[in-house]
Amino acid sequence: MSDCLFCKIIAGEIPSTKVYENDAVYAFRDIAPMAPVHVLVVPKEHIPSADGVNEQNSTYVARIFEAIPKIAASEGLSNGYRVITNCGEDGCQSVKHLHFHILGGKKLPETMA
Ligand code: DGP
Repeated sequence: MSDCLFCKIIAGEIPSTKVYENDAVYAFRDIAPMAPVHVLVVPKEHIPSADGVNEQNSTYVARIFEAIPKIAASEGLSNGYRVITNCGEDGCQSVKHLHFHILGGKKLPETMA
């Protein structure tokens, strides 16, 4: 999508710090990290949010979750980490391209909401 920030990052039109890439998935460092390790993992196809996952595009979600352990290992997250996706207004999703936050590198707070 031409006006999507993460589509532009995937296309290389906006710079990012890449940590992983394959034919379906792109992962890069969050611009405002909330933990020592904060990586965003996105599908290369524009899917607006978790609410936009369906039978036609769910392979991207599987491919993302195949990539996550590889990214976690390369980031040294051997003691665990958190994976989050924010969805829609109440979920405080600010970028409308499906993305999963990988957070780690410290003991994270127990509270989720
Ligand atoms: P969310 O609130 O779940 O939609 O998360 C969006 C995240 O995207 C947020 O943690 C900050 C990050 N972000 C926003 N703009 C940029 C950018 O231009 N570059 C990078 N690397 N991250 C960005």
